[in-house]
Amino acid sequence: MDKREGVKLQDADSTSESSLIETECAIQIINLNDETKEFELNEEGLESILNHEKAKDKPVVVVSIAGDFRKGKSFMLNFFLRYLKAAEQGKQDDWLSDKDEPLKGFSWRCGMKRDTSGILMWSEPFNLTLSNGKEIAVLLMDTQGCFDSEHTFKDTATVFALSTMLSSIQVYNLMHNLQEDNLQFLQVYTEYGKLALENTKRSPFQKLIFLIRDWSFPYDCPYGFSGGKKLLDERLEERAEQAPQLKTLRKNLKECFQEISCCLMPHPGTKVAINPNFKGRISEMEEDFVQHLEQFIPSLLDVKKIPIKEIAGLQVTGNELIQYFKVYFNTFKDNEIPEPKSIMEATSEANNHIAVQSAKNLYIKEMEEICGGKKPFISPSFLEKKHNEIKKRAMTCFFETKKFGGEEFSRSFIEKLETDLKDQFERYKETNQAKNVFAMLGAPMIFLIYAVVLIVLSKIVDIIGIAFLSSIIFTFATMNLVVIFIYFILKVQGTFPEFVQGIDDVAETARSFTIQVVMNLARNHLENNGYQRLQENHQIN
Ligand SMILES: Nc1nc2c(ncn2[C@@H]2O[C@H](COP(=O)(O)OP(=O)(O)OP(=O)(O)O)[C@@H](O)[C@H]2O)c(=O)[nH]1
Ligand SMILES: [Mg+2]
Repeated sequence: MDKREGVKLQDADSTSESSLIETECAIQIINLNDETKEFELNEEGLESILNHEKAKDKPVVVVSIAGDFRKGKSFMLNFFLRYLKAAEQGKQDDWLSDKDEPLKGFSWRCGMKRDTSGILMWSEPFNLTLSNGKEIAVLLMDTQGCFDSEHTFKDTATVFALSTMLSSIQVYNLMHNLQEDNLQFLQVYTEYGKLALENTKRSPFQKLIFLIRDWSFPYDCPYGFSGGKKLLDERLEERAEQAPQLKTLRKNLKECFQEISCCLMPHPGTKVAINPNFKGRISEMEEDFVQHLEQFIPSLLDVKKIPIKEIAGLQVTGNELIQYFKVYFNTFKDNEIPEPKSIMEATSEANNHIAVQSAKNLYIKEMEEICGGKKPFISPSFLEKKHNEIKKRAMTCFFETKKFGGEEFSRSFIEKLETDLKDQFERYKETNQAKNVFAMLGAPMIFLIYAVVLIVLSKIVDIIGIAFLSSIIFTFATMNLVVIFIYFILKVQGTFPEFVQGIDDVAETARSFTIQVVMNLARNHLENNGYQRLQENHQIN
């Protein structure tokens, strides 16, 4: 798959061949393989966007546009892009001031042939600050048009489903009117939504906006959100004479989205609709259309109302969204139209993965503060004590993270978390041990130190005149030297590894014992000194 497909910034003044390559671009995230006819996920591209410094640890807002093919979706999305670029720099009041600027960004074009394929995302997230001071990352997503002649219904459903599941604002782009089949198309999500709702008691999806282009009945419902509300109220009304399935669909739809709205856009003018050389300049569009564009986009992306992506009732960061992308992609790829139950399972899986990751991150962060690479050696018993405390906090973090699927589903993830923390602890123990000067010396050095100490001791004892004791101590010293000699021979030959290990163990025990004795002596000495000094002070006073 060409992972950089769509990376060119469309230069409306040139042909697409000579387009400029810039650092910011649309990246193809999901692509339909021409040979296998299967969707492929561009993990590298996805990670480059969602793990971007501007989005990785920030709550994300994902704005997607979906709907029938050749209906001006990418065109509209490029105005979102223009607004966000300006808003990020605090220039949102001037975002449409250049009336002659060609429309650039996501690939869009005139003509009858479909343009966008699969799913694309803008490479650069946009940071906006909410009124509470919290910084969020806004991401833009363009989708392949539904119901063209080249793709199956499954392809269409997959793209629409993924964009709905992964966005927090789904702009459902429709031409002329809002019809019953447009609502029916949302049925799959409402079924899943019902299941999700039972778990969290909160609508699983955030915002759905029906964007009706070329609205021709402003005398019935005026352009903009106000007319859109009138139309939507009428279309979503549950009436007594309606068939039960139509009523259920309406009820479920309203429950599944935290907010549903509708915006009616006027016709943009004949240059936009039928001129093959149109480059997207505002100056060539109908004034009425531009006016409503100026109202629609700032209102849609207003930081006071913008919805953060939530899954299972929890706000999602860029890094966490990667996990959901992967599991949803696999679920929708493997199934004709997945059962709501399998979507639920995919969500539970991603929830649990993320909970494991958060718990591990907490463990690593706190352990690093105690025994990270640059920290000095600490006693193994203290390290173990800290490990137990931090592990407890990490497990609590896992249990407290909201998840779908219940205890049964989480069991294997808990086991995995425990194994991972154990492995991590072993690694910390090893690095801590490596910082220990005595341990670094290894078994031969320890035996050599003992030998030297014993030889000195035997000399002192000899001088005192206890020759018998002196020769016993000297024999021990010699034994130490013999052990070192044997140790080296076996190490070089690689034979009797158990014996070598045994010598290492004895050396380690001797080392720990000596440290213990030295520490105790030092402590006693300090205590006695402190007591003496206290007494002296008392006498002076
Ligand atoms: N009638 C009409 N045409 C529009 C409108 N907005 C854009 N267009 C035109 O629609 C054509 C297709 O625009 P695109 O943005 O490429 O459409 P799309 O829906 O992304 O198309 P696909 O990617 O092929 O699904 C272009 O010629 C635009 O100038 C609109 O509001 N009304
Ligand atoms: Mg398009």
